[in-house]
Amino acid sequence: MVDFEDLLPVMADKLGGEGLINELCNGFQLLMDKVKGVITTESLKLNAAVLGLQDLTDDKLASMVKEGDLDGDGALNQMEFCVLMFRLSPQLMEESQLWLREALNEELNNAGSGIY
Ligand SMILES: [Ca+2]
Repeated sequence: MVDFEDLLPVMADKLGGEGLINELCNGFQLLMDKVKGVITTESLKLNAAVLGLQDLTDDKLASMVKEGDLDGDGALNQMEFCVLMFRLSPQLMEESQLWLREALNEELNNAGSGIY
């Protein structure tokens, strides 16, 4: 986790925008509540070790969910998770704002018919 933010720009170079988003969304699959299909504080806690987050306190995990929760339903869907990952990496945001915006617009346009 220590190097995660430094890793993102490298991954972006390697994978391109779309590839990176796919990678980040794979993280979503690992962390989500398999029944609900969203990331909750509980599912984050259960699966946190996968991303090396096991040392984070419940409060910290809860505030991560809260920070990423754009529609206020108390959980992170796939798009909210991806947006949060990018927001945690300001450098990446600067370097890749254009394609990120395009990709997110596409996601938002698709959101009406389900996140996938
Ligand atoms: Ca939400």
